Amino acid sequence: METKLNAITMELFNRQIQTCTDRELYIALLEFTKKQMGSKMINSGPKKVYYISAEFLIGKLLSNNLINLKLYDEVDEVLKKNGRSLAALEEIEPEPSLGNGGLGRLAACFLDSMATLGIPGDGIGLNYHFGLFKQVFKDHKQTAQKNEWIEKNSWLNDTGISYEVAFGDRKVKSRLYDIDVIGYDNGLNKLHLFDVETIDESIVKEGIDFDKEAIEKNLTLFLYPDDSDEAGNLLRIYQQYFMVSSGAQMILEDVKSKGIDLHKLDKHVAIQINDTHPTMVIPELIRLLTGKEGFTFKEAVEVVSRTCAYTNHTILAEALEKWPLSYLEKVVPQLVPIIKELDRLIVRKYRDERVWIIDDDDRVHMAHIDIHFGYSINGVAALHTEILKKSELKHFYDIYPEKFNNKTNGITFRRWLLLCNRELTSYLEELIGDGFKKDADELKKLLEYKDDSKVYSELASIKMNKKKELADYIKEKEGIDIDTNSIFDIQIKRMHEYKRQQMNALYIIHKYLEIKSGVKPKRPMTFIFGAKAAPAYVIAQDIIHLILVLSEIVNNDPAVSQYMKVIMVENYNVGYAEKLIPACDISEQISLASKEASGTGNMKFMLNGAVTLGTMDGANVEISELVGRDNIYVFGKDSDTVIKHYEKADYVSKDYYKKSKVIKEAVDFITGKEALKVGDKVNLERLSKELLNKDWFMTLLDLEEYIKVKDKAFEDYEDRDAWNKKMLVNIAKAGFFSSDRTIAEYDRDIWKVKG
Ligand code: 26Q
Repeated sequence: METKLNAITMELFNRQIQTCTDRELYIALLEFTKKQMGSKMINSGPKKVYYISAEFLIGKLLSNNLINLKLYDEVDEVLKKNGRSLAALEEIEPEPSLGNGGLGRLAACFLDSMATLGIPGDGIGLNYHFGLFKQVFKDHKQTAQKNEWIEKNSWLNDTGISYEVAFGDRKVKSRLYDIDVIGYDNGLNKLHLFDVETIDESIVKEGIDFDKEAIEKNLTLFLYPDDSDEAGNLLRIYQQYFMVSSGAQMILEDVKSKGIDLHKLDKHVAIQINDTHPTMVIPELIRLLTGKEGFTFKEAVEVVSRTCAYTNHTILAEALEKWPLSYLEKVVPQLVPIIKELDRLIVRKYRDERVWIIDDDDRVHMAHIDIHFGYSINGVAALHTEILKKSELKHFYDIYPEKFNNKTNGITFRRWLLLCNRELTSYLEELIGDGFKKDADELKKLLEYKDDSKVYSELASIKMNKKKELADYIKEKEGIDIDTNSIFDIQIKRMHEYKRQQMNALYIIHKYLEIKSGVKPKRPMTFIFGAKAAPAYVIAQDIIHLILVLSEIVNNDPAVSQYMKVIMVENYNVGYAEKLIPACDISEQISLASKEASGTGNMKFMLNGAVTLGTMDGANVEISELVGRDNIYVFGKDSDTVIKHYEKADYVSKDYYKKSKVIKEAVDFITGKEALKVGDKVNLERLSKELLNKDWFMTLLDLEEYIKVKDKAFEDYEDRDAWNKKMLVNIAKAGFFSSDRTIAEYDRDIWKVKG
C-alpha cells in the first residue's frame, strides 16, 4: 500500500509521502482510494433497485470509503510512519451538502447498506454545485453563504453520458456524473448525479442570491431548503423534472441494452421514490413508454405501477407537495395530459374527493399519484406508519390496505460507529468480537457485561475522551471553553418549531434564573445545539437568534458560566455530527408527539452510548421499547392526546402560561431587559408572541414535565455506575437500528431483488 501511494504522490507531485503538502497528500489518497474501489465487483443480478431522491447527504467520503475497503488501519499506519495524519487530511476534504437533513442522510445510509448487502441498487439525484447553504452567524443571526464542494479532484466521475430534457419553454442537456458507492467488505454500486451542461456558477452574487429565471444556468446550483419560499417553487419543479426525466431515460436505456422487453420492466427494476420530490417519475415513465416505445396508456400505467414504490417521511401538511396545475403547465406541459388522465381514472373509480389527484383549486397532490400508481407505501417508523393508516392517509388505507407497510429507519454503523468512534469500536471488538460489524444484532452480546463495573468504567472513559476531543474542537471552531466534567446535553437537527428547540431554550432560561437565584446544580451543564433554518422560515430564524442570545448572556456571566454553558455550533453538518454524537451524554429528541416521522439522530446517539430524553414520537417509541423505561427519559403528551387537541382545536398556550409561574418566568425572559440588551427586539418579540398566541407545536403543553424529567436525568447522572449501565444497555440494543436491517426489510417486502 505504501509503495502504491508513494507512486501516486511521485507521479502527481513528484514528491514522497513525507514531503507532500496535506492537500497534495489528500489528493493522492483520493486517487488511490478511487482506484481501489474501481477494482471491486459491481453488484449485479436480474433485478436492480433505483433509489430516486432529491437529496443524498453523503458526508465526506475518504475515511468512509477506506473503512468499507477495510484499508483504514493500514492507511492510518502508513501515514503515521511517514509523520503524517489521516485526521489532518480529513479536514481538507470538502463536505458535499446535497441534503437538508434526515431524509437526505437516510438516502446516504441506504446506499451504504445496499452496497454492503450486495443488492444491485443505485441512487439517482442531482449534482447541486453549492448544495444546501453554509451557515454563518452574524450579530446573533444566521446568514447564508454558498458551500463550494466540487474541486478538480473529487469523487465525481464524469461519465460523458448526456440526455435531453425538454421543458415547456426550453430544452436543456443533462450530464451524468457518478460517485462510486463501496459496500463494507463488499461490492460496488453507483450514485448517479445529474447536472445541467450549461450551468453557470458565476451568476451567484451576494450570499446565495442568483437569477431565478435563468434555468439553463441555475438549475443545479442549489438544493432547495425545506421551506415555503414562493419564488423558488417553479425552479424546484424544474429541478424535479430534470432529475426524473434524466433518470427515467437512463433506466429505460439500461433495461433495453440488456435485451429486456420493457413490458417486463417490473421484473427487472424497482424504483423507490423518496418522498414526493421525485413523483413525476411516474407520469414521465408513462410518457416515455406510450411515446416511442409504443405502449398503450393502460399497459404503461400497469407496468409503471408495478415498478414504483413510495416512502412517506412526513405528516406535516405544509411539507406535502401540492403543485398548482398552472405551474406544471408552464414547466412540464407534456406531463399534464397524463396527470389529468390518471386523475380521471381515479375520479371514475372513487367518489371520495379526498383521494383524487387534482383538487378543486387545481392543485396536484403529488403523494396521491404515488399512492394510486405505486405498489407500496411505507412510513419510516412504527408509530408514523400507524398514524398514516389511522389518520393522515386513512382514506387511502381503506382502499389499498395491502400496499401499506412500515420500514423503521436505520443508520449505517460504518459511519456512525466504526468511523466516528474508533475507540468504542475497538473496545467492543475486544469484548464481543467483530461480528457486530456485519451483523449488528451481535451488539446484544454486550449485555453479558451488564453487571461488570470494569466494563462500565471503560465505556465511561471512552466517553470522556470523546468529550475532550469535542471540547478541543469547539474551542477551535467556536472559541468557547467547555468543562469536560459537565454533562453534555445535545440537540442537533434542522431548526423547526415541531422539533421544539424553543422548549430546550426555555429550560435553559429556567436553569439560568434558578442559578441566579442561588440554586446551584450539582454538576455543570453544557447545552449544545446545531441547526440550520430555512432562510424563509421566520420563526425558525427567531429561535436561532434566541439561542445565540442566550449563549452570549449565559457564557459571559461569571456567576453562571461556571455552572452552565450554551453553544450553538456554526454550520452544523455531517462532519460536525460525527464529532458531537460520540461525546454526548443526553440526546434531546423532544418533538411534539406525532410530528417527527422517525428521527435518525436519536439512533446515532443511542449507538454511541447517549441516553435519550424524548417524547413518545417517531422511532423514540421503538428505542423505548428496546431499552426499557430504566434506560430512557420519557415525557410529554402522547400522540393520541396531541392529535385530539388538533381535532378539537382546544389547545390554548396562554392558559399554560398563566397557570405556571415557571413557564411565565421563562417566557417573559425572552422579551425581558437582559435579553433585549443583547438581542434584536423584532425577533424576540415576534417569537414571544408566537409562543403566547399560537404555539402551533404546543411547546408550553409539555414544558413543565420536560423540566421535571430533565432535572431527574441530571440527578441520575450522579450515580455514575447506574448511568454507565444505561449507556451499556443503549449500545447493546442499538443493533435493530442498523440500516442493513432496514434495507433487508425493503428488499424482503418491496423490492425482492435478492429473491
Ligand atoms: C418540499 C417542498 C418544497 C421544497 C422543499 C420540500 C422539502 C424538502 C425536504 C420537504 C421535506 C424535506 C425533508 C424532510 C425530511 O428530512 N424528513 C425527515 O425524514 C427522516 C428520514 O425518514 C425522518 O427520520 C424525519 O423524522 C423526517 O422529518
